[in-house]
Amino acid sequence: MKISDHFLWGGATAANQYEGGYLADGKGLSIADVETGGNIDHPREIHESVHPHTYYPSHEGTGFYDHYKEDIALFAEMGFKCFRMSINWTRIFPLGDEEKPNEAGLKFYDQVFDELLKYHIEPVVTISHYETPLHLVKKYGSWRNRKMIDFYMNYCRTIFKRYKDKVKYWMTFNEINETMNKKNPYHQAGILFQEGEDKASTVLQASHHMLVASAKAVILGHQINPNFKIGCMVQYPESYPATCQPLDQIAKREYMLFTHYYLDVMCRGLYTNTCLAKQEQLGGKLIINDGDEELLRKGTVDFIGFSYYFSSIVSYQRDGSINAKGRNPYLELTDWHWHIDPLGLRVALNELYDRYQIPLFVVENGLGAVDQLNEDGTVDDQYRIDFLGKHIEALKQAIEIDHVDVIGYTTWGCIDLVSAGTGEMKKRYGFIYVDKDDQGNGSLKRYRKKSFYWYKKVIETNGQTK
Ligand code: BGP
Repeated sequence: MKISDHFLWGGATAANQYEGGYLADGKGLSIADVETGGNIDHPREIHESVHPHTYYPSHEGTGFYDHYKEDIALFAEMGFKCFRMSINWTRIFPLGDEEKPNEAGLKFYDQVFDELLKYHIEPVVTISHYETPLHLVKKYGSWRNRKMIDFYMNYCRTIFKRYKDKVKYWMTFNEINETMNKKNPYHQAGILFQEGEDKASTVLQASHHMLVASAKAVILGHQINPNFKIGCMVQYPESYPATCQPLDQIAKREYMLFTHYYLDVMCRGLYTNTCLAKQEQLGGKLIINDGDEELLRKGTVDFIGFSYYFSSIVSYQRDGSINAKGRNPYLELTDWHWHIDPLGLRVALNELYDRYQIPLFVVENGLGAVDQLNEDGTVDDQYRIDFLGKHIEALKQAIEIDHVDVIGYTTWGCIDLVSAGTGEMKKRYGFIYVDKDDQGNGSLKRYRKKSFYWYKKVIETNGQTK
């Protein structure tokens, strides 16, 4: 099977890491707006309000709010067929629980979509990408609370109606499966655990609310425009058994459960045996209202969007726990200690397609690295070209040899932006260098890196990496 001529090559971003303008034109505070910077050893800190001195990263991002025309022109120059971005929930509903949206926020995205469409670039929109309104977190406890479904639906209804003729591809929640995987699912679900909280029940209940919200969004979106393609989005944790000991194979299966839990519900429309086993293992309590199961059944997604950065190896420990932090001796590491595993992408695509049999969209993949801006304005990022080239080759094998149905590929942070994990600026992913440092200094001037010209050729040739 050949890569389709309509294959969606492009790049991906998120409002909270890219836009800046955190209070512009009536925008309210989101969870990302009250996070400090950090680094690989010191995690970002989260406060309840803005501390004027500490908050460079999400406030300024790398300036899409003011530079969108210039940036979209650069994406068009590379030949992007699509551009993944998120709508910043708090531009539309500054607090989150209002009935009426903020017109200035809606207008901003009208302009962005018009600009993209001018160049025939298809917008791919994440509805919630770490941008939950802070007010909803403080007043309602975020997704712990069932009321969030209504707030989210009000937001979805507003943007679906407003952009129904401009946007076709949507994703309901970024990396929803991290809600179960993270110590504190703050980015995904707006949740920092309280002392003494029954974490398992909170995770199950918050996840249920998000899954119902996702299903309702799919149903509503299709009513508003039957041509909408509405997907889910997970972080795909490709993993291998650390040894050929059968127990390590079981460990791999168990390790994948936090992802299958969400995918099973969103793709198959029910809590499968796998989900029930995971619920039991976690031991929490889950309340399912009348009618929820029908919603889950009717609101299954049109495609699976996923991020893929690295693979892990998993092994069973003597105490019965699973270790997924081992070092794979066959793979090299990035500067941020992530295994580099292009073939893992082919494995991931096959696993996902075998299990769900719906179209797949690689919506994040890339290399976070320290780049050097030369005096003449060039950046020689051959390492990024090598990394992406190998991943694209693996993607092509999955399509051409294995017949996996993949509709698109967007590299993460196609223009430099703030790292979600660490809040750093120096962890760069882009084809376009942005002059900004970890302290927030810099002109925000844009420069084309070597990989910019390379990716342009990849797209021009529909996937040739050399
Ligand atoms: C994913 C997120 C993105 C992005 C990416 C890279 O988890 O969806 O928002 O940031 O990871 O991670 P990091 O920024 O930590 O390098």
